[in-house]
Amino acid sequence: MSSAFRNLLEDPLAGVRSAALRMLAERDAAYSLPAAFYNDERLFQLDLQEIFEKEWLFAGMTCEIPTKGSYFTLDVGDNPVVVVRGQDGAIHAFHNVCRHRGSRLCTRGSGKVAKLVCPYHQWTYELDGRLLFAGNDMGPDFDLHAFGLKPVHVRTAGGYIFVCLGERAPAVDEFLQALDRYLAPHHMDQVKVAAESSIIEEANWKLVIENNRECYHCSGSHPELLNSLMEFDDTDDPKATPAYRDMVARRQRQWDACDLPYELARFGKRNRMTRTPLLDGTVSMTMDGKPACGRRLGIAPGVDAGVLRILHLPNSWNHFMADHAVVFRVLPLGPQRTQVTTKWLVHKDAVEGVDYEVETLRKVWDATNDQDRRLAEENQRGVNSRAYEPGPYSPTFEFGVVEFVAWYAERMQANLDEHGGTLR
Ligand code: 3BY
Ligand code: FES
Ligand code: FE
Repeated sequence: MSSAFRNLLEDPLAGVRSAALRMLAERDAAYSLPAAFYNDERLFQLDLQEIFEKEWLFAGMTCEIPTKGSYFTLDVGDNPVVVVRGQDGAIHAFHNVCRHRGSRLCTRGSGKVAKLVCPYHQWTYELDGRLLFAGNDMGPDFDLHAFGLKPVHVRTAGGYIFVCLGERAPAVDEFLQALDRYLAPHHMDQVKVAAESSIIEEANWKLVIENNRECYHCSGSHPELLNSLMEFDDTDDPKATPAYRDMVARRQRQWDACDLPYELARFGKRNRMTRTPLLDGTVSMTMDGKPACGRRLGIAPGVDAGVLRILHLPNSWNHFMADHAVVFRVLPLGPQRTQVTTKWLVHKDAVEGVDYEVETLRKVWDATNDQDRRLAEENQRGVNSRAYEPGPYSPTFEFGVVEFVAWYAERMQANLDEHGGTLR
């Protein structure tokens, strides 16, 4: 952008950057963060700038935009984004902002269009972002080519769509290749969203993710989930018992026989994926552990696929079973306000009322989400007290939380350094 258009207002976060770096440098990695990271408006703005506007984010699934012109929108902080399938079938992502006077272009959560038409003065864009039409009143020198939509980095793999609003997107190829490989048996080109929920949690997004990264709270809070979920992350879990390891080894022999990837794969601290068994006698995260859907997600009849668990920091966790999958997206709305969107996927030809009932499909994670919402909100209220001080994480139960917070601290430090925010 030309310097003539620079915003000459002072950077309100200038002092906050060095304060954040100092607090992160001085923190005890085995303890939760200082309260400000969970409730301060300025540190929230920093999270938006340095994490959500620079890192890869899970946006949605390719099955949500199956045909050309289908799109969905999401907000990354103050940045409206539109993800759309182009004429040639390729998926594009743009800042959902008109290049005329900045109106939001697509105002609905999802839809299907022939072109992207601004609701304000009807500037019209091709699905690949080119400005096609701006009326006849923009003057003789008006250059359509100079006013295309601003692109957002977008990558797809295994049915997932990730976006990155940063100028330069972090390397992600290895993770995407693995995602393709782990999800290939689930035939992700043949899924649909059968149900969706979006809840608001009155808690900082990091409290929402921290809560998800441990099962210390599971026995006290998640009776429905524990009908099928085992409380171990994987065989590396410090709490894994010999009986659990034996069970895993037996299942892994079966998974080997039918080419279902299961090894624990890690991509830095940002991504992990692994297939783990569900509780003996259960095959799905339902109240009775039985399948919620009669049509399977690509898995051969009779094969117990366990659950493929996929983590993508900062904003997604996922569970793939033989009959259905549940994908989660977290978006920050405010220092103490977070949106958690859950989508239940089934085979695209599965018929509601015949192959599955939405209530059966949703029940466990609707209950679990609501329980987790309460936990995060109570956590937030306590953190806001003057009595709060960072507390110790359990090394055997909360190693996943330690890892998330370490990832967060590392990315903040690296991205702030890039910004010139180094400690002086
Ligand atoms: O979603 C997970 O990965 C589980 C559910 C509850 C806690 N967490 C480890
Ligand atoms: Fe979009 Fe005017 S702001 S056409
Ligand atoms: Fe939970």
